[in-house]
Amino acid sequence: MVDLLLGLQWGDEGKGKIVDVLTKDYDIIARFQGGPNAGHTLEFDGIKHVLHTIPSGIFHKNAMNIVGNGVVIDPVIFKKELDNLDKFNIDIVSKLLISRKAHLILPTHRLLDAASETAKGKAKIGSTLKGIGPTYMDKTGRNGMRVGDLEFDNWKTKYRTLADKHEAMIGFYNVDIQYDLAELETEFFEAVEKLKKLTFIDSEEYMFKAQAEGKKILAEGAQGSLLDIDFGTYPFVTSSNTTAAGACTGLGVAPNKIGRVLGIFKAYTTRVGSGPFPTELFDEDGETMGRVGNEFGATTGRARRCGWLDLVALKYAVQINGVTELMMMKADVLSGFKTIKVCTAYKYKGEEIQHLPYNIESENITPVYTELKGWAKDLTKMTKAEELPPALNDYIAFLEEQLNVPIKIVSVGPDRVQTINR
Ligand code: 2SA
Ligand code: MG
Repeated sequence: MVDLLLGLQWGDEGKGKIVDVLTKDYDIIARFQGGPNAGHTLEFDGIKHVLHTIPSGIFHKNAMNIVGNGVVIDPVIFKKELDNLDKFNIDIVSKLLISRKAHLILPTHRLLDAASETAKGKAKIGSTLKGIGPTYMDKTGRNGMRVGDLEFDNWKTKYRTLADKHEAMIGFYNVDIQYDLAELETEFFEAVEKLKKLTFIDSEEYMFKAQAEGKKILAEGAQGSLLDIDFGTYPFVTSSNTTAAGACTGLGVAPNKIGRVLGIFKAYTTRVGSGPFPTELFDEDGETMGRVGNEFGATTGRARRCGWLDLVALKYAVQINGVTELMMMKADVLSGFKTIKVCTAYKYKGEEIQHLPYNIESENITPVYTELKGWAKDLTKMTKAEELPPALNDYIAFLEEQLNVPIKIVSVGPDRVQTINR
């Protein structure tokens, strides 16, 4: 069986930390979608690490790490990630395998992302500008370049044809984008050589074998359910399926081989980039969450928007993914709030509803809040469930009852050790 770990909000729930905590129980950690738009932060032994493409199991001695076919890889960013790991003495070549079917992000994909966002002006998606959208467009448009292409001598011809087409497309946008393609290409070709030092595999085949051998596998999602290309807040979404089904298509896991579905959410909500966010706060409470929670993008450094927990949206994510257990992150950030609000319904067209309507822009929706008592205690030194303050236990019990799924882990800080099992 393959277990899944999925973000249930708009990303940045703390997946990197939880994978790192769980890795000791798994033989294989696999990424199945997204690319360097992801920023998975891990903290231990006083050091903070941010991974973008490499699975979060890389720091553990025994875990094998797979970059699946559903992932898009930018060799340039990938090389930087590898360079950053140099000092940790990790035997990368024997611990990291790349699917031949994963698509490559070319320098011109990044430029196209920038051109598209600039052309959209105010209506921009707020993309991470990593070329994610254009690369998935080439994948579904059947024009993309894959990792496996690099094993053939003619790959540079293929590259040239695609890059030339992209340059013409950039022209069509008619926006002022400054770039030196020759320079970008030098960097890209150099990075490709580094990528080629790794082992390319037919990852679905690898996964079949691993499952037959009874290996324990964890599929690590990136971004969150509300950024899913189908079920998220379209068009303000990313370009892949971030939900459970993405693990089937992005790794080659059959649906009946999925075991536990671990859903991870923050005790409040954040969003980076544009798009609707019904419980967003523009007051001191939101400012406090951002400051105490250190809410800045791990990839772009952008300040994240903050707001109360949206149970309507969370319930939707639990349903779409078939979540079997929940993990609540950053409970410590809510310490000190006198009252904690939870959105339990939306007011929509004069009616109270409990599902996500087609149109969740703020002018159509007013969140309906249930208020719970806050707790003052600092949670960050706590290690056992018995230590949690009663008001937090009430908050947890309320969420479990509303969502009908148990909350198995409560995280009280960024470090590995700040993790409470229930
Ligand atoms: P893209 O770049 O095409 O995938 O952007 C489309 C939308 O998806 C959002 N998105 C994200 N949201 C939260 N976290 C993400 N990863 C980074 C992080 C983000 C960062 O871990 O902090 O550093 O800014 C992520 N990746 C994509 C994005 O904001 C757009 O709304
Ligand atoms: Mg992140």
